[in-house]
Amino acid sequence: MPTTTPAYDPNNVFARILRGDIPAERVCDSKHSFAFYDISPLAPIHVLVIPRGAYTDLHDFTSRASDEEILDFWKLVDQISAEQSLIPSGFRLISNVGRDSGQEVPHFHVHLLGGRALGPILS
Ligand code: IU
Repeated sequence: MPTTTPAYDPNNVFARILRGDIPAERVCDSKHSFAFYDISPLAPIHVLVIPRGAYTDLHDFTSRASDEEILDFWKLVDQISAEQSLIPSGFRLISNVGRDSGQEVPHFHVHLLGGRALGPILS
């Protein structure tokens, strides 16, 4: 399948967080994934979930990661939504991919947002 995913930049900020070069407020982690609080939260709960592996975006992750990594990642996302008590009230998952999305950090990540009524998705 053709892809426009750019090459992975090993010095992007999330790669540096994974290496421990710069700090992040850890939420939880698993064998293949790591979760931390967004430094500029857009909701009372704003967690970023990232794979430990070097993947630029969702397409790169889905096409190159192992099934074990992919399952590990989505199970951690689901686990956090439960641990942060977001199941009854609801929450939102966002993954920006590429230029039109405004993706700032070129390491695949999912934003998990909750803790208030979030309103229309593009507001
Ligand atoms: P985006 O989907 O790539 O646009 O989101 C990147 C997020 O990374 C954004 O919400 C930033 O606030 C967040 N972030 C961070 O949590 N810690 C950092 O050191 C940096 C960005 I730079």
